[in-house]
Amino acid sequence: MKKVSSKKYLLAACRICGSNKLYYFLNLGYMPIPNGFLSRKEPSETESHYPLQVCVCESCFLMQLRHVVPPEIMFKNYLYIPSTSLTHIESFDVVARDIIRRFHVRKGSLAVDIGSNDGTLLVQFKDLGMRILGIDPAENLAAEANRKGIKTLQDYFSTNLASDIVKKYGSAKLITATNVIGHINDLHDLCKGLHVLLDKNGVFMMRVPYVIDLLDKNEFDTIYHEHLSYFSFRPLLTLFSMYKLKVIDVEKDEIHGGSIRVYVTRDDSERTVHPRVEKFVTEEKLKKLHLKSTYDEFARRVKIIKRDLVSFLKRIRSQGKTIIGYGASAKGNVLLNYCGISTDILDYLVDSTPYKQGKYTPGTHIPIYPELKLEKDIPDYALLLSWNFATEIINKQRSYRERGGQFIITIPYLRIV
Ligand code: DWN
Repeated sequence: MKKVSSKKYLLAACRICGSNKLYYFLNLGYMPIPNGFLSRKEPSETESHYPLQVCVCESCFLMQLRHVVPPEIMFKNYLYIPSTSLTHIESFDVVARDIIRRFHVRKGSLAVDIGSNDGTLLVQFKDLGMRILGIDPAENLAAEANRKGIKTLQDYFSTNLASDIVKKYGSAKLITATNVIGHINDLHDLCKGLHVLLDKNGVFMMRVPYVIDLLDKNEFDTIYHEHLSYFSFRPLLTLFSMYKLKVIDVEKDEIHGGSIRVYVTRDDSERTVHPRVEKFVTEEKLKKLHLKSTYDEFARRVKIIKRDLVSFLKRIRSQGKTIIGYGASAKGNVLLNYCGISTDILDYLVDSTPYKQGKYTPGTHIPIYPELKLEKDIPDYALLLSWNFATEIINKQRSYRERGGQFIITIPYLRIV
């Protein structure tokens, strides 16, 4: 394992307001990139581990990582696909229908998805009569999407790319970015690009994990190197107002442990601002995001969760119980590496993603199998690493539980179901 110096990739200033007053409140240690799954032949000595440290801007209260790992290290060949979860696919169906209905988007309009991955959301827009275009930097995913007939540009979104798209395809009536904006370092170029690409009355919808849910529900395992920023609503208002963009609506979304959907247009659009925007700001002000104690308290709870989980797992292991991990997720890799859980505790992981099966988890080197192995082995316990899909997974594995298997869930607190 190669430790990358904490002096490398240091964030110089808040990525939204530019302040250098960044309050550092949590150190999750050195961590491999969260989707850096190893194939059998790769020796683990080649693995780089990066410092995973969290701070919050004392001016605009954007929570963010202290180090920015270069995106090409994480996204050039990407193993995460949303289509392995029915919950995720259903959420895209709802999002697509809702946006088109709410903003009266006509058939044949251009819908662009930033960070389009395998095109799961774009397929929904295509079925609803939209012209579609994906943008994703991952070579493997862009190739897969184009093979499926979902036109995808293998690139990072930028102002330059936005100009090229307008020249070739026209301006966009819809731009979406689901679980992407938190991965982008230069949020200012993003906004300039949005303004170039958006049609005068076009709508940009971004969905990001909501930092209030992360803090309230102890979702520390969603903190990893792919996620540079952890958004509350007000820093986003600050950002968009810098670039003649206006937020016209905002709403909660339960996916991924709690998210927000934010709707943005150019400030010269005829679209009106929904009263929910003001209401959201008022409610958020009550959440004490401006107090350092909010973050210190969260860091304290994270350490307790680690202590309780490790002692529980060691105790049942010493009683001869068999334990596996369920869901080879990025968040699961953070939990395993932060808690030092490896094959001494978990015999293996199961996961529904074909790309991940047959590989090993980054940092902890636990083998990954298809879910069928759990159904055959019936281990005493399954540590649910993809707790955000607990309902779907527990329903799917009804027979496992009927035969005595139990799930261990750690977020927001340790419990057995
Ligand atoms: O932001 C991101 C989120 C949205 O997705 C990305 N940067 C990375 C990724 O994070 P993650 O890997 O923690 O996401 P998930 O969606 O929680 O991962 C779920 C994992 O669980 C997948 O590998 C698929 C697996 N799974 C399974 O094995 N059986 C999921 C379901 C629903 C199942 O039934």
